[in-house]
Amino acid sequence: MKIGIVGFPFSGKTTLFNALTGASPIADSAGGKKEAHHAMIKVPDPRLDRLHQILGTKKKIAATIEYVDLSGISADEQKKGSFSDQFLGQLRTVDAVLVIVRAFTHELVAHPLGSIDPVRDLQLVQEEFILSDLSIIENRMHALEREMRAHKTDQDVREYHLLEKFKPTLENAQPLRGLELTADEEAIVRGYQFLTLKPHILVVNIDENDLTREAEIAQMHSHWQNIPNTTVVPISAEIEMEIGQLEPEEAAVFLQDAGLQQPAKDRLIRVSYQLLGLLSFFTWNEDEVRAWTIHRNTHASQAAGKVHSDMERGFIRAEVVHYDDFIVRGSIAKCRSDAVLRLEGKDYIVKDGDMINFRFAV
Ligand SMILES: Nc1nc2c(ncn2[C@@H]2O[C@H](COP(=O)(O)OP(=O)(O)O)[C@@H](O)[C@H]2O)c(=O)[nH]1
Ligand SMILES: [Mg+2]
Repeated sequence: MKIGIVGFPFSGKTTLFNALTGASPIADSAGGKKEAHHAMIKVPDPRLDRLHQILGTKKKIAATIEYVDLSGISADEQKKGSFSDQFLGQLRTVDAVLVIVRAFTHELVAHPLGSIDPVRDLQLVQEEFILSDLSIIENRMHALEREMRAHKTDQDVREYHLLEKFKPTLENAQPLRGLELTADEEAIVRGYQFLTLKPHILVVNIDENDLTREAEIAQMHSHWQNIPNTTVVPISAEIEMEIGQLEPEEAAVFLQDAGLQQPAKDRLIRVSYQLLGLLSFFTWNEDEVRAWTIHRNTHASQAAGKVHSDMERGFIRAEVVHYDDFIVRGSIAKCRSDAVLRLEGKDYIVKDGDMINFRFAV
C-alpha cells in the first residue's frame, strides 16, 4: 500500500516526510540525482501494544504503510506551480494521494505563487489532476473511435460508454471518486489509474501558533469532506518533525506542553490506513505478536496467505478470538473456556481486531 506525497514547492513535503519517518532530516538534493524518497511507516496501534504487554512476547511487529515523496523527480519542472506529465505519471502508481498545502507563514520562505492561500492551492492541485485525467480520457476515446471503425468489439463499446460517462464529471471540475461505480466498471478503468479516482488525504500544513485552531481550519476546507474518500487533516509538519526526533518521554512532555493528545502524525497514518479500506488482524507465538494488513472483506484463507503461502494452500481452520473479547478476559485459556475463541472456516470474513491462529497442513 503506497501513498504519494504531492504539493507545491515549499509546502512542507520533505518536512512531513521526515516527520513520518522520525529520521534525522533529509534535505532536498540540490541539483543532485532525481529520485523519490520512500519510507515504510509503522501504523500506530495501541491494541498491538496491549497485546505485547499481556501476551509477554519478545517482539511486536506493527503493520506498515509506504509513503513516497516524489518531489525529487520534479524539482525543476515544479517551479511554476504545476506538475509535469512525468511527475503525474509516477503519481498514477500510488494507491492514495496525499496533497499538502501551505498555511504556515515563514518570512524566509516565499510561496511560489506569491501569497499563502491553502484553499486556492487545494483547488489548483485538484484542477491539475482533473485536466490530466481528462486528457487521458480524450486520447483513449479517440483511439477507441478509430479502433471501432475498423473492428467493433463489445468490450470497446463498454469502455467507450464508461469514458463517455466520466467525461462530463471532469468537465464540470469534479473528481471521479464522487461517482458510484459497479465492480465491472471498476475493473474496466483500473488500468488507467485515474488520479481523481484515488483516495485523497488533504494535509493543511499549519503554523505552530495555530495548533489550537485546528477545528476552525478544518472547517475552512470542509467542502472537501462531502467528496467520497477524501479527508482533511490539519497538521504542523515542522512541530511533528521535532516531536519525531525526541525520545518517547521527552515527546510526551512536549505534547503535554503544547496541549496535544497524541502526535498528529499518528492520526494521519491511521486516517491513511482507513481511507485505503485497510484493517488489521493479529497473530502471535512466544516470539512475537504481529499486526497484518488486509482489505475489508478478506476471507480467512486469504488472510492466512498474507502470513505464509503454505498457510493458504494447506488451510484447515482458523482459531479466532476478537481483541475486545480477549482483553476483558486477559488470557487465551479463559477465552477458550468461555467459548469466545472459536473455529472458523476458509470463507470466514476477517474482522478488524481479530486475533487468529491458523491451522494448516502441507
Ligand atoms: N513555520 C513552519 N515552517 C515550516 C512548516 N513546514 C515546513 N516549513 C518550512 O518550510 C520550508 C519548506 O519546507 P519543505 O519541507 O522543504 O518543503 P517542500 O519543498 O514541499 O519539500 C522549510 O524551510 C521548512 O522548515 C511548518 O509547519 N511551520
Ligand atoms: Mg522537498
